[in-house]
Amino acid sequence: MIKCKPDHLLEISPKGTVPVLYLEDRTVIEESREIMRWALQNRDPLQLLQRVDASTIDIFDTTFKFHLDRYKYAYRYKNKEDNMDGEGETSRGEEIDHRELCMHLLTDLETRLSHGQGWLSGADPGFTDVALLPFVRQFRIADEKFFESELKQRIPFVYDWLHQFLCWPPFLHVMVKFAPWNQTRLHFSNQCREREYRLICLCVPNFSL
Ligand SMILES: N[C@@H](CCC(=O)N[C@@H](CS)C(=O)NCC(=O)O)C(=O)O
Repeated sequence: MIKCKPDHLLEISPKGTVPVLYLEDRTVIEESREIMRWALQNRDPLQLLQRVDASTIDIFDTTFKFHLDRYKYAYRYKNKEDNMDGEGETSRGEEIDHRELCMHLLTDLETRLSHGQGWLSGADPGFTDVALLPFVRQFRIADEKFFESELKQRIPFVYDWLHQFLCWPPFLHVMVKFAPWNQTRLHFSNQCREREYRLICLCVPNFSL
């Protein structure tokens, strides 16, 4: 749970963001994109790594995420110096400005999607789709009413692209909710085993418990 970060997480990765991958040899991988790469280098049945657009991913990892955080978590930026004008509270107006700056970046994707075959990478999803869509999903969660009404009107290809992802079988397979991990447990509970199993069997050839 993001609100209740285990001490061990903060020990291995003081920046305190998720996801973090901690390997048996104590290597820590703390960027989503690098974790995806690590997993897919083990096994990539959908050949996602053949479709990577690093510059678009960079823009979403930095600029889109910056505005998304200030739109979705505007309350966190109140009275902080890192809001748009560098001082004072993040007002509702600023929140909307951040939302519209996200919309601007999504509109760039709209153009690409409108000339494509459903995914940024063509007829099948690629690494770029899978790297960007969690951001778009978060953008929707920030204000579902806005997303469902406005996006459908303003950027319908992006709207369809997200909805297609939300019912994509590999996405549904990993997005199962589990009880929070309890770090005092010495052994995996059945639930943790199940989570490990789901993630590992997507990536590691011939894995079985
Ligand atoms: N650049 C990092 C960003 C990760 C990130 O910001 N994760 C968010 C959740 S989506 C988080 O952990 N935020 C910490 C917090 O809200 O306290 C990555 O791509 O992994």
